[in-house]
Amino acid sequence: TKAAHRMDWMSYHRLDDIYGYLNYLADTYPNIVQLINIGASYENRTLYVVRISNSSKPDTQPAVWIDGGFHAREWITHALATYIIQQLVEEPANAKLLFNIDWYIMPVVNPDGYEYSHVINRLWRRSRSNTGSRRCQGVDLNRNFDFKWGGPGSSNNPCADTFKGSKAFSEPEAVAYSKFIKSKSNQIKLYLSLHSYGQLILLPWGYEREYPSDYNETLALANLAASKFRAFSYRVGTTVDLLYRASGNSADWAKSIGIKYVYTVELPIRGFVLPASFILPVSKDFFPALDVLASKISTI
Ligand code: ING
Ligand code: ZN
Repeated sequence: TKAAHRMDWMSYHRLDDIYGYLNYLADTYPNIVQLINIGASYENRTLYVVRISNSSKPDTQPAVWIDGGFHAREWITHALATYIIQQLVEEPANAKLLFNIDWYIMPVVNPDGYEYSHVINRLWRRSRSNTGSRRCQGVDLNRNFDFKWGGPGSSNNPCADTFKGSKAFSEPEAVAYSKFIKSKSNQIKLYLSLHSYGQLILLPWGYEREYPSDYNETLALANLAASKFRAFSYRVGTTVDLLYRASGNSADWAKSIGIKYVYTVELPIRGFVLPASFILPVSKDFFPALDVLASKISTI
């Protein structure tokens, strides 16, 4: 008999429930779900990417990357990423989204921080590594990437929320994440990194007020996706124009290695402590937009 699981989208779940669900899916749907162990966190928790594909030759068609949980306190991102996995695997009406596309979804980029946010400090953002500072642990994983690392919008102070780390890719989570994406960089055409909050679809660049040469194309697709939301409205623009400068972030890095459609999505509404009653409305609202994004890349 197959293992059961404790996952649902009525409350926020601890890491064990999330990982139990991923294992359940891999056991139950071995033909379409593969659980890939890409490495370990600082505190030695497994880092998982879920591959969803119905192709007899996966790794040969366009792929979508989605991640959640870069930042520990942004619980709606872990919930949405797992909801997307559930919908792609277990909802027959979404089978069309598997046509010609492989999906790589990493729902918990920062498992150490996520557990710390559940048990010790709800508003924790960073990883949990030893930084050399006795008082302050952890690095902002979204400032630790090896593209324009250490520039404006990242901090030298190990106690700051945007601490960049001792060097680019000092953090095992950022290393495992970047190695995996780099190994699939020819396949991945769409990159979505989930954060909260603000209802924004953010485009590179984040390191300075500059625009990639294909900005108008990527802006057009983002605007089309934004037009599909009904319950919550999202604004579209670069990270610098809509938020602030943030050097060493993962989306800039993904763009720099040649992925064309790179978006960071800031989910609803205001504040990191979003009541669990928002999980389903936010997640259901996301699907029409995800559908147009995926359709675009399935024809590349
Ligand atoms: N916001 C992002 C942050 O890391 C961001 C904003 C997006 C920065 C894309 C850089 C690139 O600060 C949250 N809420 O974490
Ligand atoms: Zn974030």
